[in-house]
Amino acid sequence: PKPLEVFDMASALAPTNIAVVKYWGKDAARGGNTPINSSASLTLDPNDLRAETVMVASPELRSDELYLNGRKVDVKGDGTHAKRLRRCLATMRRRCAKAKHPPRSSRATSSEELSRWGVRVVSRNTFPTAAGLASSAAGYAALVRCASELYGVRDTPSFSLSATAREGSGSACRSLDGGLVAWRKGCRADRADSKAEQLFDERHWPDLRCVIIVASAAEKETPSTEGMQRSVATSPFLTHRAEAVAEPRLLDLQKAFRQRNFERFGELTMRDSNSFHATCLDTFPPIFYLNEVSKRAITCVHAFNAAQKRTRAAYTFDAGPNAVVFCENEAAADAFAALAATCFLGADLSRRGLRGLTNAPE
Ligand code: 2P0
Repeated sequence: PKPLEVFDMASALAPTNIAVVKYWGKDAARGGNTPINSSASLTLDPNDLRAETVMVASPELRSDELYLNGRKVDVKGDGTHAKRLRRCLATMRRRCAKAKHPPRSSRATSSEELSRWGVRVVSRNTFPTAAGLASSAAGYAALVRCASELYGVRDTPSFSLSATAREGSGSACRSLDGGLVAWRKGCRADRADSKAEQLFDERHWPDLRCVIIVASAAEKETPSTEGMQRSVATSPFLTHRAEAVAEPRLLDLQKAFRQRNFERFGELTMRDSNSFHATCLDTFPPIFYLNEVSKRAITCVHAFNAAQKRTRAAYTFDAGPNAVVFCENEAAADAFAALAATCFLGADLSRRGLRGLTNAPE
C-alpha cells in the first residue's frame, strides 16, 4: 500500500473464544446475526489465538481497503467479509459523526470529518482462518475494538460495541471480554439488546486449561452462516434445542462455573457440543463438521474419564473438526499425553492451547 501523509491510526487485538453453549441459528424474521438461542463461551488467552488489527484513516484514501492475512480483499464486492466490514464500519462511523469532538490525537477538525475519511484495515490471525477456531470472532472483535479507538466511540447505555461486533460475526460479540461470557438472545422486539456480558472474569478459575487438537487446518466446507440457515430451515431438532435445551443449560453451566465444579462444567460442555453436532446431522442435507480425528478425540476423552473414574477432561467442537479439550491444570499433562497417544496420527497436536485461559503461571 502507498504511504499516507495525513492520517489517524489505531491498533487492537482480540482473542478467540470457544463456545461451551453453542450459538447455532439466526432469527430469519429479524435479520442480521440475531440468534435463536443464548450462548456462552470462554475467551482464550490473548497471548495464544488472537486477531491483530491496525486501522489507518486518511483523507487521501478514496475508498476503504482491507488486507486480511496479507491479502487484499475487495471491500466493494459481494464477499462475506466485504459486506460484514461495511456493516461494522457504517455503524461505527454513524456513531463517530455524532460526537462533539474527534479523539484528541486526531488530525481531523471534527468527528464528522473523520467519519468521512477512508480507512485501511490490516488484520491477521495467529492461527488458521475459517477452520472452526472462531477466527471471525477474534477478527471482528479486534476490528470493532480498533475502530472504537480510532473514532473515540465507547459503550454507552444506548450504544454497544458488543452489538456492533455481532453485526460482523455473531460470535465476535463474545470476544470483547475475558473469562466466561454469555451472549443473550435479547428480548426487545428489534433485539437491539442481543449482546454479550461477562459472567465471570478470567481470574475466577485460573486453573482452567485447554488443549487444542488441530485435526485439520483446511477451511470448512460449509461456512457457519450457510450451515445455520440450512439448519433453521430444515431441522426440527434445532427448534427443540433453542427452546428447551440451550437456555436452561446456560443457567446450569453458569452455576457449575461459579462453583468451579469441573465435573458438572465438563459434562454440560460435552453434551452441548454433541447436541450441536446432532443438529448438524438433523439438517437436510446434513452437515458434517467432525472427522475421524475428532471422533477419536471424543472416544479418547471418554476413555480417559472412565479410567480416572471422574470427568477430568471435556471436549468441545465448533463448526470444524478441531477439538478443544478443557481440563484443570492438575489434569493437563495426563490429558495431553492420552490425547497425543490417540490422536497423533493425522493431527497437528498443538501445545499452544495448553497455556490456557489466563496469564497465570503454569
Ligand atoms: C459458537 N459457532 O457459538 C458457534 C458454535 C460455530 C459453532 O458462532 O454467521 O462465525 O458470523 O454469525 O459467529 C460460528 O459462527 O457465524 C459460531 P456468523 P459465526 O461459537
